[in-house]
Amino acid sequence: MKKFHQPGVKPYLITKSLNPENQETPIQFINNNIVDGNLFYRRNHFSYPHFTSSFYFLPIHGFVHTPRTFSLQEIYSLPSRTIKVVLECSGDKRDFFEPKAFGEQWEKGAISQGIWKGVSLRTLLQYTGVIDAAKELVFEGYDYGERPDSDQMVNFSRSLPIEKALEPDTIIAYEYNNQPIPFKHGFPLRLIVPGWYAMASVKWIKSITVIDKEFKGPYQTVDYVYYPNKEDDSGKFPVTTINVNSTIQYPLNRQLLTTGLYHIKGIAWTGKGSIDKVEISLDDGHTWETCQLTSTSEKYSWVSWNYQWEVLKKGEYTIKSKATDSHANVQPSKPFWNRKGYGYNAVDHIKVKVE
Ligand SMILES: Nc1nc2c(c(=O)[nH]1)N[C@H]1C(S)=C(S)[C@@H](COP(=O)(O)O)O[C@H]1N2
Ligand SMILES: [Mo]
Repeated sequence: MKKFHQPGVKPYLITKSLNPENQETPIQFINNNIVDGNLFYRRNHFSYPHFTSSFYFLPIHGFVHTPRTFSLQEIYSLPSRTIKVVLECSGDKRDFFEPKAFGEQWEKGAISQGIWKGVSLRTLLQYTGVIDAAKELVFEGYDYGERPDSDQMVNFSRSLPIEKALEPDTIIAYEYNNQPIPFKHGFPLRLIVPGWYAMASVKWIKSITVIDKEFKGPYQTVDYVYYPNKEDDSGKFPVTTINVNSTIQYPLNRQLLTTGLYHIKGIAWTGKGSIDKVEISLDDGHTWETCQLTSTSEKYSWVSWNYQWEVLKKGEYTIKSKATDSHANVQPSKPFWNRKGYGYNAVDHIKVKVE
């Protein structure tokens, strides 16, 4: 007897492009605060790199007193730090900009969170020392390719100002959720910069170079820059800290419901401080109610929230969510439009029909 394939019942990644591989987390179906490695969104500028991890060493050089190359064994043996961190692509929700912005049209799933373990970068820098003139650290990834705006091969490289690099929570990670980091997410070593959009968290680190000026690589000075004007580059500034934001997970947009009782639920996060409050509107933003936070709000991680909704009247409803953080940043009703579509954080909304 022939057997039919069963319809998929498990959530899966949503493909945006295959090479380079860009896929979204099915964020509406993530039920806990730790995203499994298999469901972690994937965002790559190039094909996956090739290198042998058995010959893996991490050099730190440039404006240091003692240049040094670390083996993985040395890095594993140093005091470690474990942190729950949201990684959000700065292009998350780009699809919702009006007018459309250039770039991958991410919906709400270019975000994931989990537990990263590694060594503080400052611990490694204690071995090399840093010369007074040092200004930035450049992290080069093993992956490379051509950019659309030039025919030269470039590696994915990004820099951090020295102050950010020295924060104890800026780590060189080697584990995700108690396992070696999955290859697609940066094995064996990945920089994790909590609170910053995820372009800063360089995967497959090849080298760290301390420099005495501002790094000018294209992923620093062309991309990952806010360009507020359509016609020219005036008013530009770099993309860094994650904006306060929230996403409604349940119900789904355009879901058909019957009258009764619902738990509306979602997540909220911010790059600086923690989430203080999430409000919900069931009437397209005319009135707002306070949601219950179902986990305590911690630095760097999202908080889950829910709201008990008793709906007795049939009709169409626009549901909105709005988060406020401990620095009094509130999600705006309109997004901050910028040419490359970074940092979308307008109030989230869905429509449902009760019939
Ligand atoms: N080496 C390297 N690191 C990288 C990237 C990349 O293409 N190459 N992409 C960056 C961007 S833009 C994002 S959003 C995150 C995505 O990480 P993930 O694929 O583990 O979700 O990695 C960042 N680090
Ligand atoms: Mo990104």
